[in-house]
Amino acid sequence: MPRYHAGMLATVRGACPHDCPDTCALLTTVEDGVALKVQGNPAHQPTAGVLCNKVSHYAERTYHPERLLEPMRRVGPKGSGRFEPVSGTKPGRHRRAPASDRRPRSAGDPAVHSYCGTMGLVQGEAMAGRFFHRLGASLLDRTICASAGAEGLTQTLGGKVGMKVEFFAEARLIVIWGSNSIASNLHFWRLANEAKRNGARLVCIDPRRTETAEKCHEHIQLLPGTDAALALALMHELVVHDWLDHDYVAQHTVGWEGLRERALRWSPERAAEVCGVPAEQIRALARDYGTTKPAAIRLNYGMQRVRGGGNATRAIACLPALTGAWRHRAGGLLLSTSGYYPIDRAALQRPDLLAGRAPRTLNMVQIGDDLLRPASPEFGPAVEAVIVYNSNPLAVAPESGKVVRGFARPDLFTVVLEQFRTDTADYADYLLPATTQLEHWDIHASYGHTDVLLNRPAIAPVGQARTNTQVFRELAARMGFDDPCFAEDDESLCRKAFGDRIDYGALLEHGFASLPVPDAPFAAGNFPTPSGRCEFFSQRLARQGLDGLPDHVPNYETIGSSTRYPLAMISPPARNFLNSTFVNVESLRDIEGEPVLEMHPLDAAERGIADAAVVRVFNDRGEYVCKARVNARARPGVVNGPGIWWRKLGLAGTNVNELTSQRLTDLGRAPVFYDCLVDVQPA
Ligand SMILES: Nc1nc2c(c(=O)[nH]1)N[C@H]1C(S)=C(S)[C@@H](COP(=O)(O)OP(=O)(O)OC[C@H]3O[C@@H](n4cnc5c(=O)[nH]c(N)nc54)[C@H](O)[C@@H]3O)O[C@H]1N2
Ligand SMILES: Nc1nc2c(c(=O)[nH]1)N[C@H]1C(S)=C(S)[C@@H](COP(=O)(O)OP(=O)(O)OC[C@H]3O[C@@H](n4cnc5c(=O)[nH]c(N)nc54)[C@H](O)[C@@H]3O)O[C@H]1N2
Ligand code: SF4
Ligand SMILES: [Mo]
Repeated sequence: MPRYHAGMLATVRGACPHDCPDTCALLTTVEDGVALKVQGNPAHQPTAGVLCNKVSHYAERTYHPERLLEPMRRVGPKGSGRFEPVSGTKPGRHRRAPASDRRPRSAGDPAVHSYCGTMGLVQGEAMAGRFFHRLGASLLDRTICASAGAEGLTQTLGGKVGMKVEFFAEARLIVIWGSNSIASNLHFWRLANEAKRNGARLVCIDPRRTETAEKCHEHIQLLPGTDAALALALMHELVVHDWLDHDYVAQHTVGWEGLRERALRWSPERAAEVCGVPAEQIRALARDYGTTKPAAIRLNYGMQRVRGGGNATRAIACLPALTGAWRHRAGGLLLSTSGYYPIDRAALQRPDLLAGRAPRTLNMVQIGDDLLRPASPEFGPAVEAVIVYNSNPLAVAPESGKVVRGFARPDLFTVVLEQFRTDTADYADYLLPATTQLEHWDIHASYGHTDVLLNRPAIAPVGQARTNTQVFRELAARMGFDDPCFAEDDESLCRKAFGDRIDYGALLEHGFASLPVPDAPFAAGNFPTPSGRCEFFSQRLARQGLDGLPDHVPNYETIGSSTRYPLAMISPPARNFLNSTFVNVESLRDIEGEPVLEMHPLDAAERGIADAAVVRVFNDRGEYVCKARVNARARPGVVNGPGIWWRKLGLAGTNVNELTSQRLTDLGRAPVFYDCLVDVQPA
């Protein structure tokens, strides 16, 4: 912690903690120990001193009047949001403490729920991982965002690897696939614009007419969950017109014969039928893709939140090898760069502390079902206690009706580490105030560029806020865990994250350091797959009894499969929120306005719904009440519920996840948020 004297002005280098591909370098201006403003660091090339609107408001969020400042104990019913300070609890008042506080607890069946409130490797799973491993708590399958795409990419390219983002600026064709880059990947958009100014063509593939789609030359507004069909039809055209790089295919790929055969079954007409777009548009995209060099695909996770998300990622990831796009540094594909980082997770999280025990693994996507599951031989004991940090499962997990019922169980003991009184915090027995990024050390990888960033604390913890690491250190001490690893401090953990694989001195001096990734990593093959080639056919999948080749796997809930729920609903990120973070920052919430459902004028007219009318969106899982926004951002048959609002700010105390299902994707055990049928009525 820097020491300050009166009037001293300091600038502290940091990193944006949010789950965003950009991982911006921050400069926080501090006066007398108070953070005055948070800005981008112009010295950091990938983010060039520019922050998004959200994080420009980080000081406002840090000093927000609703920041949790002291440990609290729940006094009202779960969910009521009535708490009292733990320190101020008078002895006699203990009698009013919730019943669940008074029961003796076994540590045999605790669960953990955490995700990416911070992407920091230290305030994420470092000390927490050590604590839970030593405790022998259920392990958590952290699948809620990216694991379908990650698995698809790994089966095809060998890992979460791809193009270096800076070279998109030199591409002649950029396909923005399942990404609203202006909202969620601002610094990529800057590069895409540079390419556009230099004459590149921009194509956007998205069921929603996003602000990004509007600014591209072409928008392919396909139905959700049909991306693999589109990719296969593009391959069909590449074959038929011989827009293939035969040499690249022969030398650096596996399984071409099988893929070729499969692609030839996907004429543009057949795909057009499935995708709900004109065949001519598919042909034109194939022509552009097959004949423009270099061509680059910016894939994002929006296209893998459906049943076939893993296969769709595989199909799309085959395209650049077919045309040899990887030969050029401005060609290829980028979904994530996180696989390039040599993170020493074992040193941080110490799985060896399990000491031979093999606790069950719970999939975070199914927390609703899991909290409600009784003990059984297959499941093991019922979950009795849960610690939540870096996540807001009541708002972000699917089928939230069940998540709420689970957290409302009177016999569940819940501890939540939070900065704010979120929907989840309202269900805590104990609510512990957490530090923000301005108040702690951390170290960050990125999934959109290839730099490591160090975050130094700019200010002392606000109120009695504690770092996640400190809470787990203290819990370890209370449990009598005496392994020296529980005494390690945060800066030492920062050093340990990469060991000597990164120049820590450079991190201390500049705040960032680049990984040595080649400019055109797969120009001569060298994919990190078992074969060293791009695997059109995956032997590993075939051995699991799965299809070795990518295919179109239709949604669980395809349009037309239900007579009661004719509309498909997607719920992509809102530009001024970061998942459910920032929803309580007034200046940002004012821009988003209120929870809405975008509907195409035809679908609205059919139901007698006018713009701004209050509507009920519903299916068998639940209902969500919000305002209709009748406009052409929605395509016919698909409604868009941008998220992720806090439930308590919803018109009827729910949000869009009341409607989504807990089913899992084809690969990667991930959620299917955008594979969801609903109907809409005036409320
Ligand atoms: N402002 C802002 N930025 C964010 C986030 C946020 O909430 N707000 N979230 C962050 C997180 S957690 C992540 S994982 C990343 C990436 O998060 P992503 O979920 O990839 O986010 P986007 O790029 O905003 O949006 C994905 C786009 O995919 C579209 N889409 C939906 N279904 C389909 C489909 O079936 N096929 C295709 N082709 N497109 C589809 C949506 O309409 C949307 O425009 O962004 C991060 N950045
Ligand atoms: N319908 C629908 N649902 C979705 C999505 C969607 O597109 N549609 N997107 C999904 C995706 S991609 C993701 S990644 C998940 C995101 O789900 P989460 O990772 O749960 O993200 P947030 O909602 O931002 O919640 C993070 C919480 O962590 C807290 N936090 C931040 N920093 C710290 C810290 O240092 N310590 C502690 N203790 N707490 C901290 C924040 O205050 C915030 O409340 O949501 C998923 N849910
Ligand atoms: S949320 Fe993304 S764009 Fe915004 S400051 Fe953080 S890393 Fe940068
Ligand atoms: Mo995410």
